[in-house]
Amino acid sequence: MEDQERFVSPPQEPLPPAKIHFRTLVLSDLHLGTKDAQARELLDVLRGIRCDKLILNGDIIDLWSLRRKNYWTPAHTAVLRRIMKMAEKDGTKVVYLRGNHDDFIRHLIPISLDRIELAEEHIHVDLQGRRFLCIHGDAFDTVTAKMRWLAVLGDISYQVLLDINRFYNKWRAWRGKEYFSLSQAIKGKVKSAVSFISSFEEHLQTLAARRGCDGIMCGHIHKAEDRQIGAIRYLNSGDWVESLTAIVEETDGTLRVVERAELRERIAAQRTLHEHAVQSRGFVPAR
Ligand SMILES: [Mn+2]
Repeated sequence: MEDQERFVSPPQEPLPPAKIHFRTLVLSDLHLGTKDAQARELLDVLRGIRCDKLILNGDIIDLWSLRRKNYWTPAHTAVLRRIMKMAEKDGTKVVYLRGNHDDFIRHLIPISLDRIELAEEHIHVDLQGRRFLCIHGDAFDTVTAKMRWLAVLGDISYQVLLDINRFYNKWRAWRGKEYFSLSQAIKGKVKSAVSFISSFEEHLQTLAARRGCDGIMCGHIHKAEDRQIGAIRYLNSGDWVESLTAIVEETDGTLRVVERAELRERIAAQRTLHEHAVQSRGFVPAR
């Protein structure tokens, strides 16, 4: 009995929160409405996060694909519902920026619906007062509006590559091997893809500088990145198709690109902390 009491926290101390907290969370290229959207994985992570501001940086709902093939699952609905709930219950300010696959919102923007804002671009001011231009980035994809880095490889489309990749990974999983991304490998190794990506990054860096911003946050090319290009910090949130990455601004103002694995670990640790605190309080006798 004495042992138990030693671990009881004083009643005035607030419980550790059940969710991890970010000042800002930036997601892009979810491509909901396609087979390749990792909706379940995203939902799993979103359920463990609270954030003051959520920036959805384009290609959230893939209308291009939905028009071709009507693919939508309950998990896709659940992601949208979770986002609405964040705005409603957590008081999260949601900024939805237009991408090229969800171009339909172009007809609505700019518009503000309570805590949800739809726009073409947005300026995020971080805790230190630095300004970041947030924009999807497709306008700077110079030749086609879609995956030029693949167009340069020939006629193969990103979709075909993802299809091949899905089968290849089923086979790998069957052999007990971890996930492998063909397109990520190509992006990193094929010279024309590499030079396309660097020109995309430079275009956006120039745009940010012209707007008098300290940095840029974009998506579109499905390649997460955090690097300094001259005076401009270039951040790309990646995607939730393959890389499963996000940009986060911690509560102390630190900006980083994080992967799903790290988010999961932090969420799990926070949940454990919360549950232990709840359990230990269960032993506090009523006063
Ligand atoms: Mn895009």
